Amino acid sequence: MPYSNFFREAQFFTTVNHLKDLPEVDKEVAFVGRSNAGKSSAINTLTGHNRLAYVSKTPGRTQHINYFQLKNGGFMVDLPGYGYAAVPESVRKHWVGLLGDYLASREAILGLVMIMDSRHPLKELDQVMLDFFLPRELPVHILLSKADKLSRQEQMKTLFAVKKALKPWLSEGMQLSVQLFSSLKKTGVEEVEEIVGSWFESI
Ligand SMILES: Nc1nc2c(ncn2[C@@H]2O[C@H](COP(=O)(O)OP(=O)(O)O)[C@@H](O)[C@H]2O)c(=O)[nH]1
Ligand SMILES: [Mg+2]
Repeated sequence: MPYSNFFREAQFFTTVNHLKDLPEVDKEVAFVGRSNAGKSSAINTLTGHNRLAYVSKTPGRTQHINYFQLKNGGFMVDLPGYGYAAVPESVRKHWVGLLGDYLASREAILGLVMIMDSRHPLKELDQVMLDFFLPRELPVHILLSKADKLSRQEQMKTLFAVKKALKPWLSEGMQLSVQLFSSLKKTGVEEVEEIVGSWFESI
């Protein structure tokens, strides 16, 4: 079990506002998701910090790209949430463009962790992000977050429905995996560690 707990004791590394300022690192895993999907909570849960990534009641604030250094020498990148309704359309488009450029071109990326609220999975912008990332031929692991808000039966139904809805990307050869996750109940942590850990080991 070489991967266990490698997110623990992650350290804040740097914050940047522009793609041209991204740090020179060679192994990073990117975390993306719609605003309010539970991305910051997931990062905090995985790292065992309460406030490493800020958890917000007012989503859409974080426009920065935050880097956290992991104990295995790699980095975790917390990217701006997308799809927040209360920002002007021009700003939203700018973020989507920024993320698209990053996903399409950043050399250091080993894989993508995409966080989706399990009650509202695979929204249009999530699909756009998968499309941006598809040509990279790199793995994507999807966390269906806030799973505690669903009954056991609803969880299974959602997992099945999402897997089915991912077929277009799977048939394009994308390496996709999906799991249920809850920051509140701390469930699904080992599964993420296992999968994302293997990305760092693979090169
Ligand atoms: N019930 C429940 N609520 C959660 C969970 N994860 C996040 N939330 C709540 O969802 C809201 C948005 O979470 P946040 O992590 O800030 O989302 P972000 O915008 O994607 O970074 C906050 O009110 C969190 O407390 C979870 O696993 N279960
Ligand atoms: Mg956040």
